[in-house]
Amino acid sequence: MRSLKAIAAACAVMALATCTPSASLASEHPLRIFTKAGHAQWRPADFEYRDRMLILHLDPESAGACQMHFLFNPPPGTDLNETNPPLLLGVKVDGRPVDAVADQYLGSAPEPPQTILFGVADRENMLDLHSIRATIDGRPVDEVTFSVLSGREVRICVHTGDVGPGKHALQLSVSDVAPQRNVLTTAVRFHTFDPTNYAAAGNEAIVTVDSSYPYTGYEILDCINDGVRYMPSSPAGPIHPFAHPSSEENVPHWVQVEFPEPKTISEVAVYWSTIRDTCHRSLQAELQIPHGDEWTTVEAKVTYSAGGNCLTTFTFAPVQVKEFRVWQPAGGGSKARPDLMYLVEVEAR
Ligand SMILES: [Ca+2]
Ligand SMILES: [Ca+2]
Repeated sequence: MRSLKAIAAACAVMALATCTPSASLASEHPLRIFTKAGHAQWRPADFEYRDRMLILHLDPESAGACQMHFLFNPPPGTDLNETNPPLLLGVKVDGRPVDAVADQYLGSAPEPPQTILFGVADRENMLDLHSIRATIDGRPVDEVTFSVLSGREVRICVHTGDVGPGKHALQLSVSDVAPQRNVLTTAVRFHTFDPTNYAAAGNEAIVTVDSSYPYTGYEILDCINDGVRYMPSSPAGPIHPFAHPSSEENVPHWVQVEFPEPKTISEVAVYWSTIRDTCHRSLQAELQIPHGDEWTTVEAKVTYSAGGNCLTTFTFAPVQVKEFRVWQPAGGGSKARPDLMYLVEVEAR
């Protein structure tokens, strides 16, 4: 080491044999230096400080490792060797207490929660307030405020903002000031839906299909009425939770939606899968409702969205039904995949 221009918070030194590296160092306070080698615990370092020179005594053989970490003047009272993450003391959603668990599901509601308040404390150390991070669906939350009750306890308030319909996950992380930064990570998940959309899962509509593409995961139908209308622009891998493909066979395919009780509807919208800019809109889709033991095709005005939306809308005279289905004749899929029915969301109003 040649020179240290300021007191470093931490550094690492590699030593292959016993040595005494030195560095010029101006310190206005008594130096407290700790060292740690390999997986050993932090302990006071062997050093001298005189005439503004710091001299370290390094002995890799007795330390048990060549790489040694040093910590300079950590805050007094810091427990350097504890490994416990901060504790989640409590969670309030819009002022209402809920279970303080690492992964909390709030259920479905037309509106998202406005504020989620987390009580966090650490038994051993102060909390690192700069470590507080909150995201919703992976994006940083704009408005996060906190109030410090003591150095070891803080209340963190996350303002969710407008998140739109669909499944959402708010994730909060905060660490203590131990050198290894023990991190608490907690998630609150919730589902918002449009109450005017009778086909939404949040309105207790149930979806069934004729078939699913034979890959594990595609038999899960949640994506068809979870409120999420679009796919990510670059879905990772062949299986993803945003779209449902039928089996790829030259037979009719259908998606059926059943309401908990009869509803009067006059519009059904179908959002089709889009993969790498290819819209898999079925070219011959029809809207059908039950008639006795049969299904009959509803006379509807069919419109296709312009621009980037991959959407078909059926509009028709109001009809009261408990169920309907979007039906595709054999080979009636998209130009690229005519034997597939491949959609992202079905809505009914
Ligand atoms: Ca801790
Ligand atoms: Ca969806």
